[in-house]
Amino acid sequence: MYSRTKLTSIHLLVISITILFFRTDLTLAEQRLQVQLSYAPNVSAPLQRNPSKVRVDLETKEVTARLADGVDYNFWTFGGTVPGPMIRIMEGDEVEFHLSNHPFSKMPHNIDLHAVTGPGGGAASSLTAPGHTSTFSFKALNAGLYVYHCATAPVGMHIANGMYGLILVEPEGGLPPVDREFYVMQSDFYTKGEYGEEGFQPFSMEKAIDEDADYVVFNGSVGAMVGDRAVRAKVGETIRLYVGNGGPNLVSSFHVIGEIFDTVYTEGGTLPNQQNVQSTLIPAGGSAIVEFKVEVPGTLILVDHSIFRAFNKGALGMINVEGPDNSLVYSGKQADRIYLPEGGAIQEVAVANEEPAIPLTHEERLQRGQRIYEQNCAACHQMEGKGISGVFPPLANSDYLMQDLPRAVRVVISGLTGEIDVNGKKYNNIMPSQRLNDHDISNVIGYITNTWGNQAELLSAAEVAEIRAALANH
Ligand code: HEC
Ligand SMILES: [Cu+2]
Repeated sequence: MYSRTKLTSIHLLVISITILFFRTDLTLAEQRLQVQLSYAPNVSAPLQRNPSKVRVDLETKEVTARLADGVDYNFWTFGGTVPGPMIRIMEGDEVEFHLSNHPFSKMPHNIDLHAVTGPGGGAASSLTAPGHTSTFSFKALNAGLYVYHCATAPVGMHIANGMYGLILVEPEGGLPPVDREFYVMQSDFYTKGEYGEEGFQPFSMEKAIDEDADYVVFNGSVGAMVGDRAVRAKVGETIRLYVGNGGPNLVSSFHVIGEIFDTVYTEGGTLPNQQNVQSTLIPAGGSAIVEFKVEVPGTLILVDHSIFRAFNKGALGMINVEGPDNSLVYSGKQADRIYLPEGGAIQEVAVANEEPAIPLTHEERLQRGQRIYEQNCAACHQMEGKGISGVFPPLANSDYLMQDLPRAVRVVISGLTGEIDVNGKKYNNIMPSQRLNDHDISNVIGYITNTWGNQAELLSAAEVAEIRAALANH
């Protein structure tokens, strides 16, 4: 009896010590180092530390922003920018990755980091619905400069809309010190209108498939690194560029007019394997690190030397180098001003969503509906309403749509999952709910049920409101 009691108290002691240890362990886990993200063209400082347990928080967000002067585009982003922020970690780091998808997103997103060893580079564990956060962990086994991107179906479309960035895994001990580091990422965009056509431009799946890019840009928009937005350096400094290529399609012939790369780490590997290079190839979904010392003042021009892209599609950037002339290295006429075919005043185009003061005519409602369709639905159902076979059902001549208009309204308000049959074909995918007001829904439903051979009465905003109320009471 006595010994039993004794045993029990020892047990208790063991249990409480275990709890204590467990607690300590928990607190340690919470004390992970937060990785600081840097937004292009900026690069966060080299890491002065040993491999550690770190934490990365990244948010996916869909934003309408400037693609060129007078041209707006609905970008799908990491961190609200194109490219997404640069993540700087160290070889041997144990990374806990938190991917949040903003609640206003229309699409689910995930992340494939080329620096991750494991299924889908993290994509398999990070599919995240709007308003959710996914967490996964990995160990950074390989140093190098890697691309990350969204890998949610249709993958090409998520990348084409801007979902990529760079993750730098520093080798232990870091890279050799330089004076300035910049982050540059090239990518190509495909829009309904031609290059420079003003207004809101929806994504063109047809052009993306044909690899017929309207825009080829550095850091997400035409002119993102030009004029006032050019980066700066001083004569005598050594510059390191971390250059990525998000694609989705084009391979970059990366070149800096007026410089020679003293050192290139081709393909973003850790070996400084080439010297005295004029242009370096950067594959889509790949990178390069280039270094050069600037000897003379002036404007260095970053280009994709597949040169029509530079002067006709936007692939231009600038580094302004200040300091004393060095006529020994270079003397003569300074460069002319760079030719910017579509320069001029920035014209912001607001995406109006307010309700009309005067009731719209039938025709105006359909026009309005078309605009809402192009901004909110065409990405999936396509401009001509034909959908994408097996993934996004058609709206043109859709029996499912035309049989039951209140049901179509419910689909737009609440989204849709589960198997459905459209024109004799099965679809089993996810349509996210659409954040639209009752006027917009009545107009967009009006548009899709009166275009592409469809014909139906227009629902009023009041009828949509009733359907919404019935859904809420469900
Ligand atoms: C993110 C992609 C996506 C967006 C954006 C989207 N849909 Fe859908 N939609 C789908 C998918 C996927 C389905 C089929 C869901 C299923 O399989 O259960 C669907 C189904 C439908 C259907 C019923 C099926 C049919 O073909 O008739 C209608 C109607 C519809 N969507 C209308 C719209 C409208 C209107 C908008 C814009 C306000 C819109 N959708 C935006 C993906 C999308
Ligand atoms: Cu995505």
